Amino acid sequence: MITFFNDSHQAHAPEFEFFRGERVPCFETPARADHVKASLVARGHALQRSQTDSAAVLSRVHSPRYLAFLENAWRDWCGQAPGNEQRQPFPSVWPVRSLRSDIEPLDFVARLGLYSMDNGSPLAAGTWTAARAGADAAASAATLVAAGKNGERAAFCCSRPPGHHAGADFMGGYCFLNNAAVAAQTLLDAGAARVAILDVDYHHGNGTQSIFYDRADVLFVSLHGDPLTEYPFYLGHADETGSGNGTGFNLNLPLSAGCTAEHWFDALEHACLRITRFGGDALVVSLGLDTFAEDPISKFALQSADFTRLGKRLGAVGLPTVFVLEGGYAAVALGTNAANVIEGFEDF
Ligand code: Q9C
Ligand code: ZN
Repeated sequence: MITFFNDSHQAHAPEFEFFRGERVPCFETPARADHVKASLVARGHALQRSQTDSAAVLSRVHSPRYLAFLENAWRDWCGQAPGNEQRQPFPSVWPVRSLRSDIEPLDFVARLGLYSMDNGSPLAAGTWTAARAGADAAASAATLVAAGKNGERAAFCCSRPPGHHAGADFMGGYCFLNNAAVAAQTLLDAGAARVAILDVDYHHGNGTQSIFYDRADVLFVSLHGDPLTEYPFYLGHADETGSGNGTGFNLNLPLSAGCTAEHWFDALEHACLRITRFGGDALVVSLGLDTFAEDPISKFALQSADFTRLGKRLGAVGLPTVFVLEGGYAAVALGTNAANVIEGFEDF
């Protein structure tokens, strides 16, 4: 399968995140994408450079003021106090209920809180460069697949940072720009009437859900750890079915942390049947691989062979498909697991 690799991903390399009250090395590391790349190359898949500029589609997925904030964030952080080049910014205050989010404070950390859902999305000097190149890779994969019968049946966007927690105007959960939303909107802009998004990351794709929640042209389906106990906690429940025109076009399948792989595949079957009934023109898969039994921050039980089975089931859906890499923090196994999905899909 043709893979669009984000050659600029290493520009995003923050050192620390917060975990149980302490600063610890980031789980979301450059090594992740490099392991996936190495596995794909070793197993004979073609890598391609991005050929689509995502600027226009990004402005349809994200708000102008959020994009402007993110593009200038590192410069503004460095401009706020001497020595900040050597420091990592984290938000410490958020405009929750009763506070105003319509006025941007001048203070950088206050603005970082305005545009963040958590303190778990470390920002570094090259975050914008890497995230922007990742959006280009997602748009490129979607453009290739949109070319239809003269193009490819599927493509893989191998990129980091991930995207599915990022909403129209906020970052979160290691995510800055929503690559799956970029892929879906690119497919629509290229002529697809309706697109399904299947999010199989361990964590609910709150950003993607929120971007398309009131739309009937995008079906969002997610299987994930139950938000009662798992990040992102404040979205991802089964009673979230869409709003307005989008009513009935959002399906959440929360699963208990610690559920078996068989239970997970039962939910996958339910998800795939809903996607088939939707009858869209294309499928975007938010391919989080943190459902792996050995993932250091997640609690599902999939083994490497189960990712081949996942790929086969997605192949059976029979739609032109764009895969977008999301989470997955067992970095070495991530390469094997991603390649297993891709080859399962092709072998179907
Ligand atoms: N510090 C994705 O998989 N924090 N994001 C976990 C460890 C949130 C994961 C706690 C995890 C977000 C794309
Ligand atoms: Zn995840």
